[in-house]
Amino acid sequence: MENINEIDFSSGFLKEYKKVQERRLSDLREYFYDKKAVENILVNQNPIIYRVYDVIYDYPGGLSYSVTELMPGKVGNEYYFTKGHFHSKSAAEIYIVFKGNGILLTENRSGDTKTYNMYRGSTINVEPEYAHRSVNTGTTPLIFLAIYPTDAGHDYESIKERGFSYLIVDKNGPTLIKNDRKNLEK
Ligand code: S6P
Ligand code: ZN
Repeated sequence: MENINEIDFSSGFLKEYKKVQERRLSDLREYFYDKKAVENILVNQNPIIYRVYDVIYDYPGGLSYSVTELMPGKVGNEYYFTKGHFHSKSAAEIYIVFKGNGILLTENRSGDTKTYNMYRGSTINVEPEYAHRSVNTGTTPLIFLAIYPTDAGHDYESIKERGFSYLIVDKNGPTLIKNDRKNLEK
């Protein structure tokens, strides 16, 4: 990968990228609260929830970046979101939003939660010890750039098992509600 690339500021898309990851609903089965709603949708379709376009500079001290295209939509009353992860190393990250509207939900291992509005031009510092999940609360794709240390590492397991402490649902508009985790009971 060359050192210079190009972002189309109006669309948010990168001219070049090393790889693209596509996440469909079936990849996010465990993540949405309403498992019945997930299965009902999967009977007929398996919608794309998001794509991540990665540019990676893999050498000591290197930074990498990616553009995420998170679709609008809901599963039950929960808005589409990214899986969410902690960085394995204590590494911060910068988000810059190009298009759409959403909420960045962040939470540390003690459950301290901080949310940030995502809108065109918003530039957000994600603190090192905070897991982060982007939620599209709008009606158009949410497109943003994330810049992070290449060796940050991505830990998905704890979020996959327990989820975040809060869900972002549509109750006459985007609303934060406590995750009672009842969906995890056997
Ligand atoms: C990477 C950064 C983003 C996410 C992307 C998808 O550190 O936070 O590029 O990877 O938004 O989310 P997730 O949780 O599936 O990796
Ligand atoms: Zn991250």
